Amino acid sequence: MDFSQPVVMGILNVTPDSFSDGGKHLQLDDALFQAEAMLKDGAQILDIGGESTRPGAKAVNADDELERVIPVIEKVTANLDVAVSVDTSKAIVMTEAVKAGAGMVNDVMALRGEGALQAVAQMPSNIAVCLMHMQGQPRTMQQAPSYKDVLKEVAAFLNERADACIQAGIDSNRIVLDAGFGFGKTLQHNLLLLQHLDQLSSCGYPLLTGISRKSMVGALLNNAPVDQRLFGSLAAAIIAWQKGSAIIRVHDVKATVDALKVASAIGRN
Ligand code: 7PJ
Repeated sequence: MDFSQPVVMGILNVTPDSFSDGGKHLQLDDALFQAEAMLKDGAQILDIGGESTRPGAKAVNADDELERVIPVIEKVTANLDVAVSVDTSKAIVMTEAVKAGAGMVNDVMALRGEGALQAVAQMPSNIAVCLMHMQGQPRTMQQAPSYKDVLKEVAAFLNERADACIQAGIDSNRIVLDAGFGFGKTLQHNLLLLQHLDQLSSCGYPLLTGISRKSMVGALLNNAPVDQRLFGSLAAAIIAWQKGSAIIRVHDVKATVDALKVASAIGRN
């Protein structure tokens, strides 16, 4: 992928299954419609996920997750010329998603789940993997995040996971790293990471950054609700790109693509 210009990854959340087949078809059509719109708006990657990793979210079992995401990945990759990534931590979902046409595995657990490292190692060598930092587990990670040096600890963790990938036979050119904004981090931790994101990009791997609509944006805007966080999210997207992030993961594709076009016309320095 060409990282000389900002790459926008559009988030396609797959909602819980409905009860009837008719509902399923409607949901598939809706997912394809959303995917098409994001592609038209300038997304180069679509991130498809069926498990919520928001703070406090409940785990989803593998069968439900497969049932949610696989048909959508099949439909999107069959109909649209776009790279698809699968947002999952489960080895079986990673494997089936790649068989269904996904070209990237995006794992908030950085392949620490059972069988995940092996699953990615066995995939074709053109499949990328995003390793994200998280302190703790989604259900409890925001209870008391704590670091001596958040920058050093996140960098050390990501380097350790990248090394584990390479040890397992995953080529270094397949690896993307992510600081994991909001995953076991206070507002101050998130701000420090964003301010010094360039230090992480010096690890030598492309960076992916997801701040879109997150609570760190809300916290800076008088606790604005999720639907009032677009303008703040755009500021964060521009800063993340300027500090070296290659891929920006967002809900609002058109707005972000436009903002990053203006930023990239000026360049990073
Ligand atoms: C991220 C993610 C992120 C990567 C989510 C949300 C929560 N994957 N999946 N990075 N966040 N790589 O979008 O608010 O920041 S789910």
